[in-house]
Amino acid sequence: MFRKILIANRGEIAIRIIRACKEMSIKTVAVFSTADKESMHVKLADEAFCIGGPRSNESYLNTDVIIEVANITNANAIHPGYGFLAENAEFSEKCAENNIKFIGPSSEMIRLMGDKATAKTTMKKAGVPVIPGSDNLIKTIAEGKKLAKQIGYPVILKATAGGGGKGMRLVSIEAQFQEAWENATREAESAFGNAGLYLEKFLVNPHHIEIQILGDQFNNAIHLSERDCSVQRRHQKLIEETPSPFINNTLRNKMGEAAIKAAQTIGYEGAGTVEFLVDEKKNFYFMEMNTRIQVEHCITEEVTGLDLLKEQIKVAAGEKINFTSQSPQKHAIECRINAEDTEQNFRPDAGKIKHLFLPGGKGVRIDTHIYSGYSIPPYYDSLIAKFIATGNTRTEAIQTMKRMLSETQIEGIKTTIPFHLQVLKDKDFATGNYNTGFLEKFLSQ
Ligand code: MV4
Repeated sequence: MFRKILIANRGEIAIRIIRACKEMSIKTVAVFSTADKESMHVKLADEAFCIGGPRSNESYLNTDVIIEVANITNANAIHPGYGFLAENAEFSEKCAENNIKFIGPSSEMIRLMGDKATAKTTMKKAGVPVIPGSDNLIKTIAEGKKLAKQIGYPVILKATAGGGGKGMRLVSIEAQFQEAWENATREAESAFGNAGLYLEKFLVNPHHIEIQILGDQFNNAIHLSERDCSVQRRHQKLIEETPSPFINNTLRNKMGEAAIKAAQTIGYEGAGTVEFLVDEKKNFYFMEMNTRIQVEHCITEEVTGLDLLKEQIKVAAGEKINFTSQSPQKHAIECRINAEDTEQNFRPDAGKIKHLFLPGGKGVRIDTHIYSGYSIPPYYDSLIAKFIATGNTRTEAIQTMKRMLSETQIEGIKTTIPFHLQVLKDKDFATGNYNTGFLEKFLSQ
């Protein structure tokens, strides 16, 4: 087992990783930017090093300095968390070159799943259902138009180096194709340095359901059921829950088996998430695979009793997975608390927290790095806390979440708490009757 792990991240996920390490008696090294001097992960780690200025490319994306700190401190492994370097194949390679274990999949795996068109082809070969569309990249507008005519409009153009909603263009009729193609190509080139596009049949208001998987170095793979992530605004997830109110046991087993088949086909190592779109007829289609721990991993932990960060570290250290998939006996919901002013179009709102009271009690979990007197820096993601409520039923979990949100006192910054309270009261949400079109409709009311 590793003696010392460097956490190449900040905020709540850095604390999450430190907590798992502490409980495994593994020493921790934090890295931080000049803007994060007072951040809690710096205080909780055994060692901490300032690695650069506030901008991410000066600090949390500065691979050479991070590797340098790992070498100086004799860290055996680096945990990238999510975001920043978590899916950066070059960084994973650099770790390997420096004989430092990158806690995540190999650089080949990151590249394979990072190229969305190749990932789809790989899954199709493995017998995993994929969204009908192009077998690979679309080379010309004429080719795209021809295929779109065959599968029928609306279609969607997606950047192969994109993902998470970036570089997508909906094409409802053929007359829009040329302009959509040109815009998507330009956006993909500037955002990802790769203009490659693929095409899919557009599914109207699908459910966004993802399956948590875990693979070890012996090609064992298990799934840990689904998370419903359909409540999202501009591809930013805001509320996630497990089990999904839309999924029944039959569909859960089919999607779980498909996710395991996907993981074993590629020899996946580590914690990963297979993202599916599910239509109203309960047909499910592979969309993309994330090769990292995700923000919303906590709800899976609460219903399975597993510590996914510890499992990630154990798998990276060469241990075998020694448990089987179980279906959830409880219900967990996560609300992402962002420092955003939802009255001003969710505009980020940095600043000093003058007073803080956080909820507690049965079924309550809070993953956060904020404290009374902490000043939220304006440079990073606006996520400041994850509220997770667990109950024996969905109704109980919602009741606990409502109590948590209304009990919380945060003075000095605007947050998404009032927004979450409104959503939880909505009849469609309360009855589990929602899909990816829900929030746009809810916010236009
Ligand atoms: C789709 C889709 C419908 N049809 N692909 C891709 C990235 C992920 N974050 C959302 N993605 C989608 N891909 C096909 N073929 C619907 C979504 C989607 C979505 C699209 C636009 C606006 C909001 C959305 C929310 C969830 C899913």
